[in-house]
Amino acid sequence: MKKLFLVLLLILLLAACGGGPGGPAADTEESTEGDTSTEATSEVQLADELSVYNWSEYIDEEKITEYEETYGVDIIYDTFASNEDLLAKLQAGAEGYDVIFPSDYMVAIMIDLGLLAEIDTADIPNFANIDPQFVGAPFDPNNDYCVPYQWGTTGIGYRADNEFFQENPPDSWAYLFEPDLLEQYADEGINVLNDPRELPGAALIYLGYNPNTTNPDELNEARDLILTAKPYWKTFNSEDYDNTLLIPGEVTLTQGWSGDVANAYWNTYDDETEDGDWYYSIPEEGAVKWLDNICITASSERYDTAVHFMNYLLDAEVGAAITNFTYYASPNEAAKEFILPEILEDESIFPPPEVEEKLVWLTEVGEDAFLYDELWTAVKASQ
Ligand code: N2P
Repeated sequence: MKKLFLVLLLILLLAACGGGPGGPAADTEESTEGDTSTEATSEVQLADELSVYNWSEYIDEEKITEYEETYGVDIIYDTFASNEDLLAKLQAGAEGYDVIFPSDYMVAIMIDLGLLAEIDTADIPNFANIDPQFVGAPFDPNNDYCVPYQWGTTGIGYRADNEFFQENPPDSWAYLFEPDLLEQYADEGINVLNDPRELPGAALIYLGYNPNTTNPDELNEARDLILTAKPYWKTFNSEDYDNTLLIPGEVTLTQGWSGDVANAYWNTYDDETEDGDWYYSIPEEGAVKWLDNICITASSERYDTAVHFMNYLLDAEVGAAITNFTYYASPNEAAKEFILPEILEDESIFPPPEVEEKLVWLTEVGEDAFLYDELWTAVKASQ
């Protein structure tokens, strides 16, 4: 299986080198307005550099190198761990970033704060590759600011070889929050996402509340639930937990993002047993679904290069290469024919309709965001 995977990967890489997914060099083409090919953005003068700020482990870095080599643009690439870290960085006045990758609710916040540049999707011909169900999402109804990048869910990852889980598959958020369960496996390590909306969101869903609530009583209850469970947790890591904690077996259970757990599964996949070490579950109480986006900062002075890079990321083969590397679902319909079949068929990555029904979006909570800040400060401050 792994061999098949490598061969497919090689074929994809060769295919990518052949045509060059963005088409011929940018400055040699005629610009044709409204053209849906990759060449419509072509007559622009590209900048020497572009500064890109993305989630950690969220791209196949070979695609960055390929862009740099094909178009002669140096990508200055940096990563963040959460939407709130990204926001804090921009609010602290960081002006260097051109292209950023906020999630749904954070797009809404950033639009309100005037932190995003308006875009014209006519400048991004590959926008036509996006599956219509991801076009015009409520947080940016006309895609005036952003285009979709990848999407996924937030559930529970657990080790397939844990004897307790073999008898009791973690099908509820209780496995993250209830001491009588946690006592059974805390010695083997538990990780939670270091994320001020995701962790409270899971606690709220478990308690039967909306993960976007602004009711202080519900939020206090969620905080107390987290504080009770916290002594059983080993790590708060949402950056590299798949590679540093899951794959090496440093923990036995994690709150996790779908692609990171799928990455741990496929990277521990054993041809003989035809199975990997990590399983993923969407708890019965429900879970968060998110859509991450590609946007341009309001302070960017490189609009043309930024949309050119966005167009490159939305190319079918580039989009597929990214998903084949990150194991996150792609909103790029045209990419599907290049995505590895085992990824397309993996229900932990592309959830079936009965799971979709249990998923909910995080939304902007406006002026009540301070309630979540307070909750998070209390959680992080406690010993
Ligand atoms: C992957 C980051 C996933 C982004 N490391 C979750 N919105």
